[in-house]
Parts: sequence; structure tokens; C-alpha cells
Amino acid sequence: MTINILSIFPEMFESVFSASILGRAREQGLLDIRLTDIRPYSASKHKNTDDYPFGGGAGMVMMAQPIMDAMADVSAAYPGARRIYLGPRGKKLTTALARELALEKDLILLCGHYEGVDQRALDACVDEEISIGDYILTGGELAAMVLTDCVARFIPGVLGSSDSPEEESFSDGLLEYPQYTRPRELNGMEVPEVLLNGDHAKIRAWRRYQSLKATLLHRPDLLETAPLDEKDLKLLDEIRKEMNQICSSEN
Ligand code: 4G0
Repeated sequence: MTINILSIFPEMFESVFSASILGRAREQGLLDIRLTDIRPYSASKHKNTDDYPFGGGAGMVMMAQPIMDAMADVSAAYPGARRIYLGPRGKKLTTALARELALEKDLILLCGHYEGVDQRALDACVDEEISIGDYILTGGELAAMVLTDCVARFIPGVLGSSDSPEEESFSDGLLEYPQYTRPRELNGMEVPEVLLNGDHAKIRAWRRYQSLKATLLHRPDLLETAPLDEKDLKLLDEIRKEMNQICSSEN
């Protein structure tokens, strides 16, 4: 897959996309990331990319012309690529959307700045707007990095063969269970006994219990949609009772 990114700050991406798992994926040719600087496309004398908003108001707006010309160049090289604008009014990025985007041959990501982009550029050369969450950033670059990282995990081969994107938080609709590594004892804090005995059925049950407990405690909304079986529902009842006991013994 090729992810093309259009930005006025292409240098922001270098270290994030060179380190760790994304760096390895690129070296292995599983993911091609290409940065296009929008500024050289500006037809204005000083290579401006922003201007005052018509109608007045605070801040600046990114000009349509440099974006449309940059997008035309990149789109011609990657016909059929899904063209995505990162912005706070977009459809929310979720695991399900990331999985869907990972199936695409190519993506083009447009990073906006200031108060956003001239609407005509969005109308003419963007297929969809995606938001990484309900907050405002100073630019779309960090949002593009988040989307790229999140999508890359679902490209076959990007995660080592032993880690699977299915085994992690949210993939089964629940929060993750606690993890431990060596040493077995650290400043008097022990690793839970059950993880040391090699009884894999017991370990699985303990982890499921911990996931259900964390979800009930921190994200009860997820329990409405998580696929739960009879055993999970019984465990949840137990956890609720335990939690009630703890609360009532405090009074
Ligand atoms: C468009 C994405 C882009 C409009 C980008 C700002 C948050 C996200 C930008 C604005 C971004 C996100 C209206 C200020 C650039 N901020 N949540 N900043 N406005 O995905």
C-alpha cells in the first residue's frame, strides 16, 4: 500500500515513520509512505499557502490553488486512491474504519492548518473527511500520523507473525487485561500466581475476567456492543457483586 501525505510541514513525519514497527514495515516494502510538500505548488510570488477568510473572522484559511494542484499531481500518479482530509468534523477513526482502509491499494491524506482549508478544494479533491477524535490540533499532521499508524497494523506482515492485531484491546470489543514480564518480583510486587503455572485454560479464564472487569470499570459503554457469551455474563455478575461489596464496606 502507498500512503501519500500532502502537508506544508513534511519534515514533521520523518522520525515517526522511521522508528520501530512502521520503519521496519517500510524497509520490508510492506508500506510505502510518500510525502508531498504543498508549498512549492503555490502559484503566488512568495509561495503563500494561506490567506485571510472571506467574511472576516479570526485566523487564516489554506488556499485552494496549491492544494488542488498538489492533489492533481499525486492523484494522477495514484489513480483510484482514496483521498482523505483529516479534520475535526470527519467520520470518527475506529478499528473498523482502519481495517477497511488497510484493504485499499493506496491512500492520499491531506493535512490542513489554521482554521481549515478553502471549502472548494475539499469539494473538488477530497473523497471523505476523517477525525481522530473530538479535539482540535494545530494541524492535520499528527492526525495523519495516527491514521497511518493505526491502518498499518492491519496490513498483513506489518506486525510480527507472533503479535496479531486481533489479540489487542478493542479487537474483541473489550479493554485489555494486565500484562507482566520478568522479574517475578519487583520491590515487593508479585506477578499474579496464575500466570506462572502454565495452566493455559486457567490463564485464559483469568485474562477474560480481567478484561471484563477493566471494561466494566473504565468503559462500561463497550459492554453494550462487545460479543459476550453466557460465561462472560456470569463473570460480569460476579464482578458487579464484588464491586458492590467493596463500595458498601466503605460506608
Ligand atoms: C480542519 C484534525 C483541520 C479544520 C485536524 C483544523 C483535529 C483533527 C484542522 C480545523 C485538526 C482531528 C476547524 C480548526 C487541523 N484538528 N480531530 N487540525 N479547524 O482529527
